[in-house]
Amino acid sequence: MAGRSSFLIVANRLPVDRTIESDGTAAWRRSPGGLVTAIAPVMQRRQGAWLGWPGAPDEKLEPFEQDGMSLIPIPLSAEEVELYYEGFSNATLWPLYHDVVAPPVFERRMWETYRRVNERFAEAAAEAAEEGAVVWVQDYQLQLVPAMLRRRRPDLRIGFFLHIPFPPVELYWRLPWRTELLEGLLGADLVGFQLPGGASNFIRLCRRLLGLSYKGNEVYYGDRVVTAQAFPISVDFSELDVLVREPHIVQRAKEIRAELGDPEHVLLGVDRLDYTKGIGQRLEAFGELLTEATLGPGEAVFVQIATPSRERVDEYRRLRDDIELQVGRINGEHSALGAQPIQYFHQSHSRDELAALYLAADVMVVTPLRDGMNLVAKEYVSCHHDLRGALVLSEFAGAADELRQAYLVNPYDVEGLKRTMMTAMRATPHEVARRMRALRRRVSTYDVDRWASEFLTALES
Ligand code: GDG
Repeated sequence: MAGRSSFLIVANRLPVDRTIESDGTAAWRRSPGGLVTAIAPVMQRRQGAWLGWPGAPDEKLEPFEQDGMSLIPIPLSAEEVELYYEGFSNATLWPLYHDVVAPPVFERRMWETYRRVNERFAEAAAEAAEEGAVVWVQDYQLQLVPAMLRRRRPDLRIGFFLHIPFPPVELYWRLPWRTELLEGLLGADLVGFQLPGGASNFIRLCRRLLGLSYKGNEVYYGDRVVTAQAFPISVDFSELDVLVREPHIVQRAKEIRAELGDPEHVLLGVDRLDYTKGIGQRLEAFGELLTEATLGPGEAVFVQIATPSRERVDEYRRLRDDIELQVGRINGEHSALGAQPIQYFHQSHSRDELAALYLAADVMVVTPLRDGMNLVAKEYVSCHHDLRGALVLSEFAGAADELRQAYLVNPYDVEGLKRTMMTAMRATPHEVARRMRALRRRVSTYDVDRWASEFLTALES
């Protein structure tokens, strides 16, 4: 079967972004992020291929090679982007799976498009896979693909990994298409979750909704066994650890502090602008610390990077307005000429600039209301070989299961948030170093390579 692959990744997006080079021509560049880094070597070893949407609607592209990876573009029309991606994936499943912190939209047209697009991904994967190949399907946008693919190609070994939380039965139950979606996942041999809690929610659902029996983490489904297991995702620790020692990053971190007016405390938030990330809660807490004069004028600066995200989904538009109003109010009340307590950026930043910001920050504030894992917390830890830097981390981030030495906090509790942020700011260097050392031990041991290899070992065993 010439041209077919023995290892396939199936994901909503291809791992490349289109860029315009200095001479004006369009090119592709590998997207930043651990997932690609972890999987690229496996792809190269096994002649792997990656199937995904190239990112622009109504574009039909031929398969191409980039950085030693075979990329197979799956086209989406503008209407499909609206109904499958912005609609069912990001207005239905995303809020439902994140504790309904925003109300999910249930629309039949969105569901039907989701099913049709999943069918297209499954068809393309069935075409591209050689006999007995390993196929690894990624995330909530493609939950029907495992079963659709198995119907076409029972010879394949199929894995699925969910990057976001898997909700408790009571929430999942609301989905009008709950049975089809669950049966979609059960097409896989191995279903991976960030946390053991996700895996047990899934198993409980299999029993309640389909009456399936199970033993330990194995669910009996017809004549097959489906394993549900946790594989906490991580970051490329050593890449960041090396990067932040480079002179240009060290220099840039110094400049950042100087540009901020050399305050005593630099606090940092880095998130996609998403209502699950608890950006409003942390700014509210910071604002109150200023109003109550717990923090004096110029004592602390909060840098909030809010990377643009899903800007065509209504809930995200409202969120942007709310956050920008809040930032404006706090800065309006507490700025001095040339000095604003919140530095807010609705822009994306380069990887280098992000690393310099992590290095410059005394306190990293990660306060999601619900988060599958949260890589930002692990990236911050990876950047602090100097053992400086305190991590304030929400109990509702998956990362809190592993990063027990962080300053853990309930983001719904504004007083608790204020107290914890102050404790982190006032901690002695010795205490900060003790915690950071323990955090680094964890992240350096369980890095993203380990995540990918443990998943693939389990899938192939
Ligand atoms: C989902 C789950 C889970 C952000 N702004 C910029 C930028 N970033 C990078 C960060 C980090 C990544 O984006 C964000 O990852 P998170 O894990 O924090 O959050 P989600 O995007 O919601 O990710 C999450 C993850 O999938 C993996 O399974 O952990 O729970 O929700 O790497 O550094 N990168 C650059 N410029 C930016 O402006 N270069």
